[in-house]
Amino acid sequence: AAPHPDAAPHPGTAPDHDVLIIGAGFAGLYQLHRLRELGHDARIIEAGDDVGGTWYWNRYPGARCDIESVEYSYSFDPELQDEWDWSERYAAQPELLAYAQHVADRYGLREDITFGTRVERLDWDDEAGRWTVTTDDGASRTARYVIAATGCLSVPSRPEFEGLTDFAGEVYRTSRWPHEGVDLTGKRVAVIGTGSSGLQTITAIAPVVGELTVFQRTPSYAVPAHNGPNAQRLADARKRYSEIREHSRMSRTGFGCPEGTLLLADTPAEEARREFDTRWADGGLCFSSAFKDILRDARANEIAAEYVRDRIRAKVEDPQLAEKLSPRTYPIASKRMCVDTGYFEVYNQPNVSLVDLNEQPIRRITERGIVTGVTGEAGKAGEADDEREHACDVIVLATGFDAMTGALTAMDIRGTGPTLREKWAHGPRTYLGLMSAGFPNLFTITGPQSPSVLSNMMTSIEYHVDWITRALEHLRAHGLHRMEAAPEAEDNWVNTTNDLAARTLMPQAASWYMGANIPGKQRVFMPFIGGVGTYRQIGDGVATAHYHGFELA
Ligand code: FAD
Ligand code: N01
Repeated sequence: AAPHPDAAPHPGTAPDHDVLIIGAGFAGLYQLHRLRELGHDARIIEAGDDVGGTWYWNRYPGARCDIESVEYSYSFDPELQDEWDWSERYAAQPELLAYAQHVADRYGLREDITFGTRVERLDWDDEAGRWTVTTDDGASRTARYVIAATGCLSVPSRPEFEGLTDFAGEVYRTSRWPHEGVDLTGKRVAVIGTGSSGLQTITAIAPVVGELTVFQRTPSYAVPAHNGPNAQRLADARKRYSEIREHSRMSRTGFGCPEGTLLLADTPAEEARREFDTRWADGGLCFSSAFKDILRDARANEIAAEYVRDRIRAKVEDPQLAEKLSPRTYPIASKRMCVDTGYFEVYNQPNVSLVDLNEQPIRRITERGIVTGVTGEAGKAGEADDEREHACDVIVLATGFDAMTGALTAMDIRGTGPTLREKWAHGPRTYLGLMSAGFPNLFTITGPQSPSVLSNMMTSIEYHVDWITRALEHLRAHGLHRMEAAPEAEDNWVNTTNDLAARTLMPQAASWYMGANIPGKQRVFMPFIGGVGTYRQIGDGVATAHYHGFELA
């Protein structure tokens, strides 16, 4: 696209691009579209060979969204909204990928995307006022602005299992599932991990595999999806779509959840149960919005948790197994809850078994399968008293992601001071999750300390893209070329996000929100928990107040 006719010239030679965007998931695609619309010269660099981000990489059986399709979709163009028919209440990965591809084609975005190329390094030149972006093909390009649309859940965590490379069978990672699919019919399959990816995979493959062995370290709270055909929901939504979207933008969660106004701790048991029953029957993540105090008061939280455990007991025939599948070590909703489609019932099948890794930790992997066992009482190596080998043909790793910061710190980002990796060694530091002091002209979409992963990500992505676009327009209109978070504003924001989290039960879970799933990662609650609507008001206020807390030059 041609540079904007009003673009103010910057001293020195022009960079290769106004803006380089890293990542062609839903965030990068919308960002590219908005900037091109406004005449910026923008380009995406994407590691994958196609658009879609999460939905390009995560092709495991059963992968689907946990926010209803009518809301887990772009809202920026009513025509797009009207022409795309979501077939299911919760769209599955192939449909979500097809949607991302449709968006790329509809707005002609592909011509400005470089695929199959990973950004490895960013160097800021303060004098020239530009970034040099170096990619894994050895090339480098310059850009005035860089926007990291690199995803909160795009870097797989890679726990080390001794002997994994000795395994003679097949090993698959849910987040890097082969594009051609995998035939698991009749095979003995082991799944390690029981978060959302594990639950969806287990539920989908249980009917076809020969034997399924699930290796569980921490059980998950799950609410039913009640997935199904979507025609009626879509027709209803289309009658009042703008109202739905507006409500979502100002809501706590970024989607249409009726927020409970009562305190569970003060609500009579029968009444509370009725409310939970209603939400359970509706299905989906709104379950945890039933009462105001679920994430604030341990007593209230335990009532909600016990309700879910009751449901697990009702679904799983073997009471001992039901107990093993019942979470007890962390507050409900302090990790993103799973939305399931018959997960617990899978354990009633004779070909499915559960290994509780708290009783039987994984010791190593051999060429035949996974060995679990506890060491003898003396705890001496080699004195295992109940070692057991679980033979299998296939191992599926559903072990999660280096979330929120992983894709950013994977790059070597050098601004005006310490590198981003060094600066964030004790936890991410940002202003509004949008910029980090010392890294001028570098924006992050759904960065840490923004609502991001606590919300419907589509709502949060669209807000950040619109905010960044407005900021770039502001700079251009005023002949400015540099924007950076002020250190004091950043300090205040970091303190605010930490204080808000500390008032909840969220930091009590060893979750990926806390960085607890990655050895050595600083434990700090990374998202902003104040809610999508509140965050929007703050972000709008900052922009209106001439980008208060940012230094513009
Ligand atoms: P991504 O989709 O992660 O895209 C980032 C892109 O950046 C990737 O394609 C990656 O290859 C690329 N990239 C990263 N680093 C580099 C680099 N250095 N160089 C070049 N390219 C790079 N959220 C919800 O709100 N609801 C859901 O139902 C939901 N379901 C999910 C299901 C799964 C299985 C997962 C893993 C996540 C889910 N999420 C969900 C979160 C999901 O990640 C977001 O909803 C959304 O898709 C993120 O879009 P994005 O563009 O920000 O990031
Ligand atoms: O990853 P996770 P995920 N040995 O980190 C276990 C989104 N998402 O990919 O809890 C044994 O939640 C780990 O155990 P523990 C959604 O936001 C959405 O499933 O650390 N086990 C855990 O059980 C979600 O929250 C959908 O004790 C090990 C599992 O692996 C986020 O992505 C679908 C281990 C990892 O669970 C991440 O979900 C998929 C080890 N060494 C994803 N290391 C939807 O439904 C890890 N584990 C929309």
